[in-house]
Amino acid sequence: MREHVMKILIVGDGNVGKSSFVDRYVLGQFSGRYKMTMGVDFSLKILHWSEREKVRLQLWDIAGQERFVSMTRIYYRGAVGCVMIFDLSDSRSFLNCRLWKQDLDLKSVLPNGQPLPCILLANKSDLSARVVATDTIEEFSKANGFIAWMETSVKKNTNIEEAMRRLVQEILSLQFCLDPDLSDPTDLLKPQSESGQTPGHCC
Ligand SMILES: Nc1nc2c(ncn2[C@@H]2O[C@H](COP(=O)(O)OP(=O)(O)OP(=O)(O)O)[C@@H](O)[C@H]2O)c(=O)[nH]1
Ligand SMILES: [Mg+2]
Repeated sequence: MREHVMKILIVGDGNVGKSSFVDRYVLGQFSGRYKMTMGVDFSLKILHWSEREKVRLQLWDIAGQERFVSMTRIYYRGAVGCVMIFDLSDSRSFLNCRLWKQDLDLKSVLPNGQPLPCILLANKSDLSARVVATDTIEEFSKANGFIAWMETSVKKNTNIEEAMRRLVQEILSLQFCLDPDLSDPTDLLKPQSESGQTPGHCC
């Protein structure tokens, strides 16, 4: 059995549903309450990817307000993927994704120097009060280098598993690209100075 370890960041403005997303994905629960995250929360999820592969996901749920604090560099270190969430009923949370993405690309890269694969989630699709148009999201997602975007509803459990599978799939393909012989995937979690700048072998 091969085991991959992946540190994944969950970012986006406050109140968009990041902690709810993690609770839904890891615990299968949705409380409906809002308890503002302070700093960062950690969760672990074991994903049985295939008969021969297991993925140990370390989810770093970063408080929305942390964009205004210069701590994110420390949180981002060693991450190999990112889930960026906004609220479909809150245009500001969508506009701020540009800033979140800039911050992410500035402060974290894969060991081969490529940007972190990041999936964009348009959450709260169950609400009727949508203010962000599909075309706008599509355009934004392409222009800003997201691997994909999806509408989700943490409340209704729509596209949660699917989004994570899409991201993990992308990371796995990149890991292969980084080093097909990588025997210890946790190398990717070490600071770059320790793991070295592994040259890309493909893509
Ligand atoms: N209707 C609806 N409400 C949601 C959904 N996801 C989350 N919420 C609600 O949105 C509010 C904020 O959710 P949180 O998960 O705490 O938000 P957060 O992004 O972690 O916020 P910070 O910790 O401040 O960064 C809560 O009241 C959730 O119940 C959803 O898909 N639909
Ligand atoms: Mg939170």
